[in-house]
Amino acid sequence: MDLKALAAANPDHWAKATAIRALTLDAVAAANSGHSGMPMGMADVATVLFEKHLKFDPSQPNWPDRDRFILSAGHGSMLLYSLLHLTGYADMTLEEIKNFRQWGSRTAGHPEYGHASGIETTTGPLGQGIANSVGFAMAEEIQRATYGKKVVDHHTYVIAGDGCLMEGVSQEAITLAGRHQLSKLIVLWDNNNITIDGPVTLSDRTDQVGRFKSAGWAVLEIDGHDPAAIDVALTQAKKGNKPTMVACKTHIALGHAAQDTSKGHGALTDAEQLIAAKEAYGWKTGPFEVPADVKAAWEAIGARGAETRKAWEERFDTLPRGKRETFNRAYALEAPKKLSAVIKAFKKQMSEGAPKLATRASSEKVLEVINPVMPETVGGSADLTGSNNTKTADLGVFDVDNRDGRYVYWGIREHGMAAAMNGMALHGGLRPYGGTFMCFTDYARPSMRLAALMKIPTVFVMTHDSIGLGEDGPTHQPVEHLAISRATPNTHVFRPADTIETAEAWELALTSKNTPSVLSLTRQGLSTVRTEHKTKNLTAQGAYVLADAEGKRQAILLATGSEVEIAMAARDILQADGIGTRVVSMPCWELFEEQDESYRKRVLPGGPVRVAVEAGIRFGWDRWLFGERGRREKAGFVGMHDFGASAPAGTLYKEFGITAEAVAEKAKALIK
Ligand SMILES: Cc1ncc(C[n+]2csc(CCOP(=O)(O)OP(=O)(O)O)c2C)c(N)n1
Repeated sequence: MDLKALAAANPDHWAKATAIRALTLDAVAAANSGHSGMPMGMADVATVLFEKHLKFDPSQPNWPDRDRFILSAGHGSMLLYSLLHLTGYADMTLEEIKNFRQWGSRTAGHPEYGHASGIETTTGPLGQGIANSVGFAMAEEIQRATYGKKVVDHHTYVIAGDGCLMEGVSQEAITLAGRHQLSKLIVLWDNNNITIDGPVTLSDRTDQVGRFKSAGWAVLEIDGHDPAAIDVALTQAKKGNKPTMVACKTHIALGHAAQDTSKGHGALTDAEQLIAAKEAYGWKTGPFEVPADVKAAWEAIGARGAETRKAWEERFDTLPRGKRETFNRAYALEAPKKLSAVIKAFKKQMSEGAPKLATRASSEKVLEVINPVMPETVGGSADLTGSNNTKTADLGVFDVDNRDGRYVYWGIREHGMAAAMNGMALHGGLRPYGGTFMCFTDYARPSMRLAALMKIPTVFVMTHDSIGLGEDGPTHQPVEHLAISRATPNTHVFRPADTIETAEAWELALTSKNTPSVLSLTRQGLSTVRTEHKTKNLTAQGAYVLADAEGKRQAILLATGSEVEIAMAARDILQADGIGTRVVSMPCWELFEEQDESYRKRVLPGGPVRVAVEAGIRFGWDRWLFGERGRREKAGFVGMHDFGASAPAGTLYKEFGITAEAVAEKAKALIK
């Protein structure tokens, strides 16, 4: 590349883009780690985007109608940190840039959501950002249709690399965006033909232009170092009625000795080469120094959005009060006042009626009372609507000609669904929930983990939660999935035992502000075990005494979900033999862990033998069996020890020995 010619053609632009490149080189050198090449390659695209197109106001980073900018190629985080610093985000100081990747800094290796303002999402695992962006763009469409173009009218921009486009989740995302004509979604592909192992061609020969077009996108191809071409492409991208992919031909690590090589992808820390690159740029200031005029030019770009934001606030104030309140309430993740009342009324009715229902069907009944009072919920399923019971009559279906529909047919795209739901939650103003089979947690898991890490309250509705699903067999029967979800920090795993606990779990999931929820629900019918109405949400304590021992307490049976009724039947057997037996229902371990010692001790006192029963693997249960005043030699587990099998549910429970008799026998053996 002839850098001199580039600089001479657009000197002002060149200086601004060089500020990004120089800060990147300095920060990576100081940290002695990081990724220099991508920010250096995409600096021109980012500069034009922020200067001429992106609607943002650093003084109000969370202004709801801002454009969203997602760095899907999150390893190039110095691009984003430089932009935030240069445009004047108060918390992205030069000190933070100097402390790139250090303990306690806001400038983590990969931009972590919640660490600094102006960062819309975490995108360490490649492909997540582009998949999140689908949810951002859907959220914008839904809210525009709900509140009007006057107050919701923004774009979602994504910078994605070769790695993002190679990851499978990008296919799910691209085809969803194309199907739904998400025309306000604009993806800027850093087409530099380089990944870590070498040129992209080592492992891929996809025609990305053809791929996007076939999925229903508009595609533009430009020189990613030509500011005029970038501007024209962005202008055009905003006009179409399809999502747009702009293929930006760039040079990784532009101007550095490592340009166009895989070495350029990583940390460029060689001091001499760094000086040579800066010389080639015509950059004369010392490390971390941005010339005052260049910084001022960037700050002017940052200041440009304030007027637009103020005008938006005035327009927002003209909305009817009720709409404004709902909008603000949903953005603040506050539940409507009515929620608690409708849940209580529902619980009372169900305790009295004591229906025998699969908890997936209970869940649908709960949603039927929640969705009408909570307009911010957006439901969906990955092609299992009738099985997951996620759709209620009032939602309407999200589609090109029905943008305020609140139900999404995600297709067979569990990962794409989970990532897009995270995008919706991150966008703000919506509470997404989506369903699939519990065993396909595996397919959605990278995004479930990120929901937990990013502290967002996405709700994963996982039905068919054990061998109880029966004939579909072991491929579909989760055994380790509860343990996997419970192993994930900051995740509430609910396994409700009946309709009442299901309602309580939903209430907790939809009032959570920063913890995702997994609702593990049955296919098979369950008896109502909570036949005595309590207004209090007992599931909020994580575990509670469902039935206490009569006479001397000799055994405590711990169970979740479908196995609670087995524990109750085992209790009948034991009590008939004069063995005082308590049953503890444990719908959410994580919430029980949070209870104070005295409550936990009341529920799980030392002394009696303990038997846990759950149609999953034992992993994790020892905490409640041996810990919490329990003892190894007085504890047993009834559950799964291997994969399931294809047969009717009743047969499977018998064959795998998950029966009331087996639980009672185990307790008796331990008591002796
Ligand atoms: C899911 C996932 N797999 C692997 C990685 C490790 N990784 C980070 S960047 C990268 C190469 C990506 O290449 P590209 O998107 O072309 O970025 P560039 O080389 O242009 O910076 C890889 C494999 C990752 N971050 N996420």
